[in-house]
Amino acid sequence: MNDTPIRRSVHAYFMQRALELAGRGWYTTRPNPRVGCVLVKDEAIIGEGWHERAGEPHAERAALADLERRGGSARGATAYVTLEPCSHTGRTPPCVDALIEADIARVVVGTQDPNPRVDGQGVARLRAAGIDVVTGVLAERCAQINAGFNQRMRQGRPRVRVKLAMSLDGRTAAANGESQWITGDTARDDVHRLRAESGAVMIGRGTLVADDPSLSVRLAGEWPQPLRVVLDSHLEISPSAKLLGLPGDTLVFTASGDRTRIQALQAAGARIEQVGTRGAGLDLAAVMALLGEREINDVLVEAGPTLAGALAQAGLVDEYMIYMAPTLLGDGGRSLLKLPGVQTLADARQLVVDAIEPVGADWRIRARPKRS
Ligand code: AOF
Ligand code: ZN
Repeated sequence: MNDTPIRRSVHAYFMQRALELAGRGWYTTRPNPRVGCVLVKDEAIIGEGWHERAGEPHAERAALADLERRGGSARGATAYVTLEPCSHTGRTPPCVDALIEADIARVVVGTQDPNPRVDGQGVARLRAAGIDVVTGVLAERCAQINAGFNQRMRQGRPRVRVKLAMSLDGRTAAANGESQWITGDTARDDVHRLRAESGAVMIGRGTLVADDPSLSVRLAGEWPQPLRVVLDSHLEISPSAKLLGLPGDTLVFTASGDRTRIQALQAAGARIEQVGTRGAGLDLAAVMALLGEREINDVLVEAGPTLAGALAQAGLVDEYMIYMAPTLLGDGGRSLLKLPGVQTLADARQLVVDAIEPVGADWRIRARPKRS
């Protein structure tokens, strides 16, 4: 019965609703995953919930609380959850216990929780308690909403997205070096939303010196602010940099042990993290691993061509977000990424383009490296 086409489409229908609910926590759940849950009896929704923020109830307990408010009973109901229910005690008790206690008859799961403390054990415990479990419904979409969390759980480092802006002829600055916001206001707002959904925004010393950016989310209403991360091998940035004076944390990665500079930056509000070097700059893999330890799921890199190129060469870019403005900057402008030129086309770096979407008068190209 579970696998008949009609059953599958009923499951997909309610999982789609659970995905919508998960989306309500889009900007707030980190470092936790986004999760939605729908309770269904006789093909009608009797309770809904989503995870809002770490430390607060998980989606399943939120849905059970909603059901209780409505005065219903979960006995014999089906729970649709975008992520495998947790089996461990973290900041909150295990969701599998809540589902078992509520006498749920069936649980339909979107995707497995890659957290090593769960990782299949949630499903196993539900089955051991006699609950019918169906897995893999809208699995790809349920996994996609937590791409950063999944990456951190599996590889110990965040998902790295590199944001770049260029003219139609692939330039990122005019000949005089001017480079801030080649693209329009709609693209700017889109980048601010990317900042808001990322645990950290990263730049190199060059961008800090050139633009003195604040890296904050400046959109109407209340938005979560990301951790600001600056890579500065020799600790050359100024304690008067604008972002050091803003609310929230700025983390500066450096290979320098210069006490005077360290103390001056700390006094200006920076946190300093020492890391080794590799090739011409900081050990970027070590930087990402340290951000993973700090439970950062997603890093948005807003760097110039040097750092963006170094990340690409280190194999640390998971996705490019390239904003393309309908302008031509011509010769003399900087190119998009600083990479060694290839001798033959056979050596070109291949990307897979996942989407090209209009953003105001500009275009956003979402692409990722083609892994062989
Ligand atoms: C679920 N439903 O809604 C969420 C889950 O510290 P805690 O107690 O919040 O646990 C966090 C972990 O629980 C997180 O890393 C992930 O494995 C899982 N999150 N699980 O069944 C939810 N948010
Ligand atoms: Zn849970």
